[in-house]
Amino acid sequence: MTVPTSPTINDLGSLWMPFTANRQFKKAPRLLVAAEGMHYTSADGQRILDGAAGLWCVNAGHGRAPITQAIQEQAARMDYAPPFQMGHPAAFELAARLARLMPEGLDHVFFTNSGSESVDTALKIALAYHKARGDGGRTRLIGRERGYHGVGFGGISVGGMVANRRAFGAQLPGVDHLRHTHMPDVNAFSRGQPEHGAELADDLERLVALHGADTIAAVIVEPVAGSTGVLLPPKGYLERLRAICDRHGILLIFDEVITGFGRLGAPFAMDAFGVVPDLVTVAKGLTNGAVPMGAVVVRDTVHEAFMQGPEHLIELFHGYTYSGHPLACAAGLAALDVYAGDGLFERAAAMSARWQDAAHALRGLPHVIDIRAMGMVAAIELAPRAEGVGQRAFAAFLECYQRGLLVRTTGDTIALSPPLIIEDAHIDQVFTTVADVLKTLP
Ligand code: PXG
Repeated sequence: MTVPTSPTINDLGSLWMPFTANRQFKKAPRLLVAAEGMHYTSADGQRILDGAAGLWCVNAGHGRAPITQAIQEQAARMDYAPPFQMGHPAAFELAARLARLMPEGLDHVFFTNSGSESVDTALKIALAYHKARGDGGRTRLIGRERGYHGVGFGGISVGGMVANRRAFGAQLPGVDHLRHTHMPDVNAFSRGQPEHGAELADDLERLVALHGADTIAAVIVEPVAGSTGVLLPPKGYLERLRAICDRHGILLIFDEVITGFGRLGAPFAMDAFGVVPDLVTVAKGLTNGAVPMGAVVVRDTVHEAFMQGPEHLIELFHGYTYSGHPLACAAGLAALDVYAGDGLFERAAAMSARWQDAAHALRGLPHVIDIRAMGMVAAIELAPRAEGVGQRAFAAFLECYQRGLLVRTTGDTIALSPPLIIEDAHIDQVFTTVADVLKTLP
């Protein structure tokens, strides 16, 4: 394979990079040019172990031949088909396959192109559901502090990461937030789910008391808050949230964009935690990251509320030009085959104890103030530097990259979420590299 030489800075000017310090990056670019299995190859020819599954999405590892082939064949057979008032077989097949993977009752699938679109779609379905049932006063949406639900206006409104919100003016009206569940004073270095904090779910009761249940449409949470630094739900918390929603006729939405497709050592977080929501948003692992795609999976009772009026009428005025794009569907079907063929969700469960042990073994190293791990995800939280939040973790990210390991950082947390095909030797390399970096990092 020919590897291009590093471009000059002039070549990098036009691209406005997402969620990136553009000027800093362009002074010392990090360019990836190839990927296979557990590794990237950088433009300067270095092999980089992927400790982040790309961006939490390449769960079956890179360059999986069945997925590549399926995309190629679909592109050659039919590039595009309109999804409105028309259909193509792969979209129906993928919807059925996805519904079959989900707990009973979650049987209807609406396709989108990203996690952000899935979130906005789920919020709109929740609002329209209540309206369709003659309960249109339920317009309020509840999110949670530190939540990440993508970057659409709906997603940032229910989201709770301040940097993603504060520059963007007015957001959706009638949104409120539960408190986040991070309680390092009592829960730091918990193994798996923390003991303390289930009572934080009672915030929803307080919001019901404040606003009236008949004004609240839905609550959206990440079962494990990913982007903000991997916050595991306290034991009993999600169960309590489910019970309060049931008591008050509020829809519960799980945003499983990160937790879906084996990340927690189960197909979905709802399997791992035994709590089933009314709507689920997915993306990322749905196609193993190979083609952009998201989906909202909806409980049959919610779907049924829309299927009441005259049959010639459109039930939901919502959709995207690329909903169920043929290439995405081909990639999705092949990805589900690979996950099943490799037994990848079971593999994630089997590797998890070793993974968590290796993560928790970093306790006591310089700067480490908390470690959180579950399934095949781990977070190493560092004490911030005096010069600002995020600086130390970003320095660790750069140093890991120099040493051939891709990690993701958010604030001062190093987040690790490797492809689920990871082998023991890779796990050793991930944590040895992070440990070495922490020992030398100022
Ligand atoms: N919901 C959740 C829970 C996510 O994690 C989205 C929605 C939005 O997905 P799209 O496909 O629109 O990006 C996400 C995305 C990080 C990081 O550093 C995480 C995401 C995106 C970018 C960075 O943790 N998750």
